[in-house]
Amino acid sequence: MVYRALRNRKKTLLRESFKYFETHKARERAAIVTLIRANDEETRQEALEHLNELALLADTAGADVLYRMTQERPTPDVALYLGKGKVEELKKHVEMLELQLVIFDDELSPVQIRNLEREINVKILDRPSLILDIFASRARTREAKTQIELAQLEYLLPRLTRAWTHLSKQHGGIGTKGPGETQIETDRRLVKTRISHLKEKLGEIERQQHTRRSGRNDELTRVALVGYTNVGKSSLLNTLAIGESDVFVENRLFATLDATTRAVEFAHGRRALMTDTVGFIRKLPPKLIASFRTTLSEVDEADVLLHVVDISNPQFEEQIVVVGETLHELGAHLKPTIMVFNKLDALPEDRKYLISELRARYPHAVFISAARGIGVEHLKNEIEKVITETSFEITVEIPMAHYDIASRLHELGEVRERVFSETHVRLRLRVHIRNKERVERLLATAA
Ligand SMILES: Nc1nc2c(ncn2[C@@H]2O[C@H](COP(=O)(O)OP(=O)(O)OP(=O)(O)O)[C@@H](O)[C@H]2O)c(=O)[nH]1
Ligand SMILES: [Mg+2]
Repeated sequence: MVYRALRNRKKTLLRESFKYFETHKARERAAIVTLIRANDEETRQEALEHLNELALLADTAGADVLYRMTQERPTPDVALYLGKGKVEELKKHVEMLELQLVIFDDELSPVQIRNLEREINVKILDRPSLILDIFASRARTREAKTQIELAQLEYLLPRLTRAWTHLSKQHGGIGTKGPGETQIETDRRLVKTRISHLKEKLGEIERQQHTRRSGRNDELTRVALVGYTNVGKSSLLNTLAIGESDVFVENRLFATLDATTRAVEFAHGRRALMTDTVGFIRKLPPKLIASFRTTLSEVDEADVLLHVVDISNPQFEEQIVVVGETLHELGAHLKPTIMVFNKLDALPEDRKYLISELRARYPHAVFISAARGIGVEHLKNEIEKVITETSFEITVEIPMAHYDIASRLHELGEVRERVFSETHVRLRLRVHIRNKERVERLLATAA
């Protein structure tokens, strides 16, 4: 979101192949800042953990964090976020350490950003714009790229003001990949045009996907992996999936932005489709969730969710809440969900008591290590149990004259057994309850 000065910007903005937010290579030197909003140990610890997460985000975005600052204050200053004296102190450190960037662990108002940039004279970023930047540099598919560009422009639009753009000429890098300092009104109009263009494009992608989906076989149960970022969702998919190439795994935030689906096999040859998708994080910009709806529709269409949790992370309880809230926003909070506590191998001895506590709280909880393959069979059994609970088995006899019905049934249920006689074919099927009515209607036509 570095609003890099674009010399020939009108032309550039309008160009269809416009790389609005390109990846940047050089590492930047950064400070990170947060408020501690109450004078107690718990609040302090939590703020520091959030700051650690921000440092990880900054690292992912390409910045080295050389200075951390906290201020104890119940509410942010309206004009400067921090107190005046703290801003002075920050400025001193920025100059001394030759920093190029200050990142705040919160959402800043356009006014705060403008004032801070004036005072400190370096680039100021907030948490949402840092997250948007990471998404932008990691997007690979046309869908992800369109979604992220839309989210960035919508975030940018209210922030396109004449007053704060004085900096964009001087600075580049993280957070400056956008329009610059003059012709704000022209830019606004161009950005709005671009936004509606992107929305149309997304609509188009959605329609194409819908067609693709309605064409795909519907007989298998669909399982979606959801969870906080970096908890091991992709690792788990790699452990469970049969054949095919591995999904990208990395100890950075937002390694995955696109949905990947693989087949998973259970005992007795039963199969399910498992989808890995983008991780969640606290203060995920709402615009980002909205524009990632197409990717996240995989979650919406799943029959079962695996909510993966990194039990070795001291903040895992809060992460469970964040994921729950995000699922709620997506309207997927009532789906059958198995809690999967991952990274069991990294849980310190003195925190092992958590396992029995969590088992009591979440009756179907499973404890695993995706990396070491611990507990994976148990997890498969649990998934199979849920599949059994959400599906039913029927045996039907179809006259050979209606063989077309038999082949359509193949698309609506998993065939467990097929026996031909001279006049009939007998099928034993496992059907997901979502397909119950379609199967009944189909059988009625054969009667
Ligand atoms: N110790 C330990 N590390 C694990 C385990 N599973 C995954 N990891 C590590 O956790 C990091 C993140 O793993 P990913 O599978 O990329 O996590 P993810 O949830 O897909 O992350 P995003 O796609 O970024 O949201 C990697 O460094 C993995 O090697 C585990 O069981 N134990
Ligand atoms: Mg992943």
